[in-house]
Amino acid sequence: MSQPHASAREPELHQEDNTSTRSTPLKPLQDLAVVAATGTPKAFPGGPVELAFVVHNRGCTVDGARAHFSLPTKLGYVRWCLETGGGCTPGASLPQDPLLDLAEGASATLHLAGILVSTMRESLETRLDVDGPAGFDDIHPENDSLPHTTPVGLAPGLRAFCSVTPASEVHRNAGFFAGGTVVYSFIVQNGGPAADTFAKLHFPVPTGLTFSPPVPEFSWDGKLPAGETRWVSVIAQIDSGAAGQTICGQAKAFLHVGGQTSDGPGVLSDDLILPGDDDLCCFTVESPVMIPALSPFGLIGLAALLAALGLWRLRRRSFPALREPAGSSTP
Ligand SMILES: [Ca+2]
Ligand SMILES: [Ca+2]
Repeated sequence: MSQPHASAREPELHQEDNTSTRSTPLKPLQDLAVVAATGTPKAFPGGPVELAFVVHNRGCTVDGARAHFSLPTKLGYVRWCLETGGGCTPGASLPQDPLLDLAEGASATLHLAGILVSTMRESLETRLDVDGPAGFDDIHPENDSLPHTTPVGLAPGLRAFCSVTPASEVHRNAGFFAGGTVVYSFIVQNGGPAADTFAKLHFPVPTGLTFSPPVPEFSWDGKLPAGETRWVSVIAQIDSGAAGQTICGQAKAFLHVGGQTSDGPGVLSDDLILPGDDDLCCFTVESPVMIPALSPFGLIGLAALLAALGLWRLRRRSFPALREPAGSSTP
């Protein structure tokens, strides 16, 4: 004989159990996602690149998430900014792994700007990974990363770029000081289609500088076939009385095709760090450093000056010159 089943109407035994507060804690929804990656449609060797990655928080509020960029070493002078609304312009040095605080449902855009080395021939492969703070259990790890490819190729025609750095970047001794030396560097590119081409570069000496030997203009010329780049540098001395002055220079490049001898219109060099076209390459000569008296207060001042000088040199090194990568040839 079967036992009767308890019906819904039957009084339950041990009703006090119904008031138990025991429960399985709800796990917070945690999902950071890199949802978009955009950038310069087509970059050229030695040219600027812009990238933007959008991170979206599809879960609960998260503080202290980390963003990690994978960037080739051929992308230099990298700056960044974090846009959480209203836009931003990359200007700060990129930290190791920028921190992100994102409210539930919020998005942030990480903008990068950099400059390719002039020998770059392959596409620029970049990627952003996001990772939550300790204990963060992302329910969709497959969307934590997004790659982006920037095609790279020479733009048609002739282009010229410039940069100027204190010779300390090469010789590690001094900065932009009166009596010191600077290096003006130029990139000259022939994006074609003209073949059998010969390039010339003319760089008038800026006021406040002296070339060695003293000449009114630095000149370079050489073969520049379609699709190739040349790197030209010249060292100049800053005049002793130039302290406090801003010194600017600009070269002009010309392309001769098929034995042509006249220069034609040519193109002006452009400082790629500056956002405009045909920007001059400028620097400001530091004012003389006054040495304080060697009193106790003077010694304190001297220590502060030396510390400031060290910081200044570190900052200079965070803005590297446009240089060929190690191992590349310089014609
Ligand atoms: Ca995720
Ligand atoms: Ca520019």
